[in-house]
Parts: sequence; C-alpha cells; structure tokens
Amino acid sequence: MDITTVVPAYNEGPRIADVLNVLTHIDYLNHIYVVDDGSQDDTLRQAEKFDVGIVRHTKNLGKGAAIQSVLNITDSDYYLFIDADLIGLNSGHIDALIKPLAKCEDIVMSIGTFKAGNKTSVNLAQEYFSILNGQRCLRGSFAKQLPDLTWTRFGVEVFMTKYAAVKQDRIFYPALYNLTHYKKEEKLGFRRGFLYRMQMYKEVIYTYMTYKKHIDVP
Ligand SMILES: Nc1nc2c(ncn2[C@@H]2O[C@H](COP(=O)(O)OP(=O)(O)OP(=O)(O)O)[C@@H](O)[C@H]2O)c(=O)[nH]1
Ligand SMILES: [Mg+2]
Repeated sequence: MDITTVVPAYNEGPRIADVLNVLTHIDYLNHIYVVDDGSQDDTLRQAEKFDVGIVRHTKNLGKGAAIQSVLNITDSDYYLFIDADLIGLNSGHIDALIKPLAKCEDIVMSIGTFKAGNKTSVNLAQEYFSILNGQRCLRGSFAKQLPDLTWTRFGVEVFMTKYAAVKQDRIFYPALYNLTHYKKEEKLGFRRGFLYRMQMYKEVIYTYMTYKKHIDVP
C-alpha cells in the first residue's frame, strides 16, 4: 500500500518539527513531502532535519498550489494531508484517517474533526465547519481525478469536499481526539493574525461561490 503524505507549510518553523517527528516514526507512511511555500522563516531548515521529500516554492503560491505540486509528481494509492501546526498529533489520528478508506471501498475521502482539545473556540469551529479541516485522507483515484487545485489557495478543502458532493462520492468524518492546532492569531499576534484570517475567509468564500465552474457535472 502506497501512501503519500503531504505537509503544506508556510512559516511554520517553530511548529513543524513536532508534526514531522510523529509522521516519520510511522513506518507505513512511506512517502512524506513537506511543501515549503516560500516561507520567510526557517521552515525549510527545520524540515531538512527529517528524512522527508521537500518541494519548495520560491514564492508563496497558497495551500491549494502546494497540494497540487505534490499531486503532479506522485501517483499513490492514498494521499494523506496533515497540517504543519498541529498540537497533540499521534499515530492513532493517522490510523483514524486512513483505516476507513482501507476498509470500505466506496469511501473516497476521510475528513478529520478535532475533538476534546482544550481550545473551546477550535472545537466549536470544527463542529460547524468540519468541511474546512485540513487533516484528510484521499483515495488515490479520487485525488488524481480532481481538477487543478492551484487557484483555490485556502479554499482547497472546500473544493475537495464540494467535488466529492457533486460526484456523489462518500466522505467519512472520523473524530480526532485530543488534537488541536495553533490559530493564526497565536502564530502572528492578534492584528496580523486577524488580517490573515480575513484573507483566508475571502479565499474560502470565493471557492464556495465559484467551484462549480471548475467541475464537470455528470
Ligand atoms: N504550502 C502552504 N501551506 C500553507 C499556506 N497557508 C497555510 N498553509 C499551511 O496550512 C496549514 C493550515 O494553515 P493555517 O494558517 O493554520 O490555517 P487554519 O488552521 O485552517 O486556520 P487557523 O484557525 O487560523 O489556524 C498549516 O500547515 C499552514 O502552514 C500556504 O500559502 N502554502
Ligand atoms: Mg492552524
């Protein structure tokens, strides 16, 4: 079983090692790629400490383009997408994402929802917006069928989810217990974090409004 793991990272120097430390110790994750998307900090140097493939964009192209870059150079049975800013990741979370697809052939994608981390605002957001969660496993046949994701930026998760809905493909939502992440405001401070968050919402909403143009409806 071939699994390609993609860790999109933009300025995650202080956080990415914790995530890679977990992923590189799981033996069945045989191809791990970090996409350093024009980070200005030491993300690249931190990633290079691990036995992972590195794709580097010299300027920032967005999360959708980062994922597309790995899809372009790989062909796997499964694709696992894991954010670089997680807190509390363990191998149980990875199993919870992959196993439903391995067991049930008609599931094309699992989307993890964070549960019971001690950040109430994150838990609430997850409850209502699990469509946005970046922790996912995709069947290779589904991933390779997706139209080009480059334009989506932060809308990439919405696009994948909407694509599955249009194609009437089955999604499974495993709970990921005791897992959470750093929010933008924690990484960048309140003002810069808030402005970046507004930019993210803009990209997500734009994807919601325009995704149909990018999908051939059967
Ligand atoms: N390659 C790449 N990765 C990105 C980009 N933007 C965000 N990411 C990564 O995507 C993951 C999630 O990004 P965040 O900015 O934390 O977004 P979020 O977790 O959905 O939202 P918050 O609630 O603000 O944390 C992290 O691993 C980021 O480093 C980008 O432009 N390029
Ligand atoms: Mg985050």
